Amino acid sequence: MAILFQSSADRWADWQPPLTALLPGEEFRLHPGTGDPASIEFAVVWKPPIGLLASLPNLKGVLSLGAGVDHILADPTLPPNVPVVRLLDPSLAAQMAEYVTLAVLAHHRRRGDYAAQQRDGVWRVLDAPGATRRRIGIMGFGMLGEACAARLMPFGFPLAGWVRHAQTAEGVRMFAGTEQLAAFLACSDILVCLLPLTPATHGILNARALALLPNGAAVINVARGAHVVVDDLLAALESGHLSGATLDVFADEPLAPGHPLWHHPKVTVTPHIAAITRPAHAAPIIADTIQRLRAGRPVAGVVNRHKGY
Ligand code: OXD
Repeated sequence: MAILFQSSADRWADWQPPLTALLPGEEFRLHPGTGDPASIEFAVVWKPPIGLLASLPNLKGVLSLGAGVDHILADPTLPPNVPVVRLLDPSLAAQMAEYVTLAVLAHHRRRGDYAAQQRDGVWRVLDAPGATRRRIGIMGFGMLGEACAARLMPFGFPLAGWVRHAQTAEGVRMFAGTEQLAAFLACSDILVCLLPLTPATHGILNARALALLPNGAAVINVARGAHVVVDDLLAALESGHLSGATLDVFADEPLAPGHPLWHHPKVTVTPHIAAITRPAHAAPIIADTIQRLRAGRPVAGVVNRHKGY
């Protein structure tokens, strides 16, 4: 039996040394060199082609190379009873907390406005509330959301979190479900989107939701591009209702040349780098997951297909 690795071919060069060291004696196959499909027991994947997983009749587990699993669940032919496992990697959480803190502080301290002033040689002090009056709302409160909240807390920002089912978090005002979404948005001066992409969250940051944010709010999207209705975001920026946006993810990546977001003065664009899977950190987690699945032991991060994360 063998383990199939499917990502871009150049990524294998980084993954091969730690994976083969941690799983000695295992045979790895690099997609598209799958060999006999019946011999594949586990698939470690990033954006697998539709139908690939269904073509592996003896599959015992699908492991995502990232925190998100939407790229796997999007396949309508995905075998129904094979466990799909998210990557729960503290390194991803640490990187995400770093990126989100940078973006929050940039909006909080009006980094974009001062950069524009510097370009124009303008010396002017701009109004800004203290941290205790800048409310941060985090949508999605799993491992990554919790890490962001922990990093932001010492600054003194009032923190809120929004989740699907009621949950508590020390020092964070939690909101749950669609019935509490409006109240959550209304107290988010800086909104951070860390939601999983599911049919329920697709397009969740639309004109209606953005209008519920306080006037002058900023949006940080580090989840999936499809959470945001870009035309609605642009309209809210144009009208002045939103003061800015930091976007690391886009519905179509790479972001098309000439897309209006590239040069929008109130938008910061980065190329999906908020949290990058690093083989040295993630390979031990992947190896442990494979060993646990094989031994029938409990595994963290198994996706609930019904919820979509
Ligand atoms: C992920 C990502 O899901 O990088 O980890 O987007």
